[in-house]
Amino acid sequence: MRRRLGKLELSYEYTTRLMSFARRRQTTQLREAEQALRELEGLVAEIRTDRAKWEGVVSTNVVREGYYLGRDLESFREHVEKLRAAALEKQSLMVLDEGWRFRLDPDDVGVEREWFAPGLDDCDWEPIAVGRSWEDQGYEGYDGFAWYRMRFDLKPEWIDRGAVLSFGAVDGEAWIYLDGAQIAHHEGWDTPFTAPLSSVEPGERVLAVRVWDGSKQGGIWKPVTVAIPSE
Ligand SMILES: [Ca+2]
Repeated sequence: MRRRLGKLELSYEYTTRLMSFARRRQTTQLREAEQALRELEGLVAEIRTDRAKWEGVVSTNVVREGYYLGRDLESFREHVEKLRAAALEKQSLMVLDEGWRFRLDPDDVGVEREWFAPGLDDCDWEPIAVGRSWEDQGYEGYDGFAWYRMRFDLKPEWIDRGAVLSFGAVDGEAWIYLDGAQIAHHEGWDTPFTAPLSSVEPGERVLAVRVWDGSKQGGIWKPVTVAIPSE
C-alpha cells in the first residue's frame, strides 16, 4: 500500500515536472529556456539512471534517444542553442573573421617558443578561416596542438562598455592569449565561452589561440566576436 502511494506521488511529481517544462518550451527568453533545459536534463538523467525509483511510473522508452522525452530534450537543446546564438549576435560589436593565421604544433613547442608573443613574425603561417574545423581546410586527420593568430583594433569604447572576446566554440581545449598574456582557458568542444578584455589597453592587439584536439574535428569551428556579455 505504502509502495503504491509512493509511486502515485512520484507520478504526480513526474506530471508536475513535465508540465513545468511544457509551459516554457516555447519561450524566447534565454535564461528561462536555459533553466527549463537544466530541469529537463535533470529529469531525463534521473529516469535513465534510477530505474528502481521510476519503475511502474514511466517506461524507459520515454527517455530513449529519439523517443518522447528523449526527442523533446534533443529538440529543446537546439532551441536553446539558437537563442544563445541570437543573443550573442545581437550584442556582437565586431566579428573577428579576417586575417587569421595558423600553424600546427605537433611537438607542443609553441608555449616555450612564445608563439603567443605579439612581436612574433607569423607571416610564414598559413591563412585559415575560423568558423570551420581545420579538417575542413586541408588538415584532414590532424589531432594535437595547433595555434591561431590574428590582429585587431581594440577600441576604447568597447572596454568602457565591458566588452569581452566571445568564442562560439573551440574543439576541444583552448588557451587564449591577448598581446602575450593568457586571458582565458576553456575545455569543452561545443560550448561557448568568453575571455575578459578589461585588463587590456586599447589599440592594435594580437590575439593568439592555442588549441588542443584529441579526436575527430578540431579547431575554432564557431565564430569569434567582440561582444557585450549577456550576464
Ligand atoms: Ca575534436
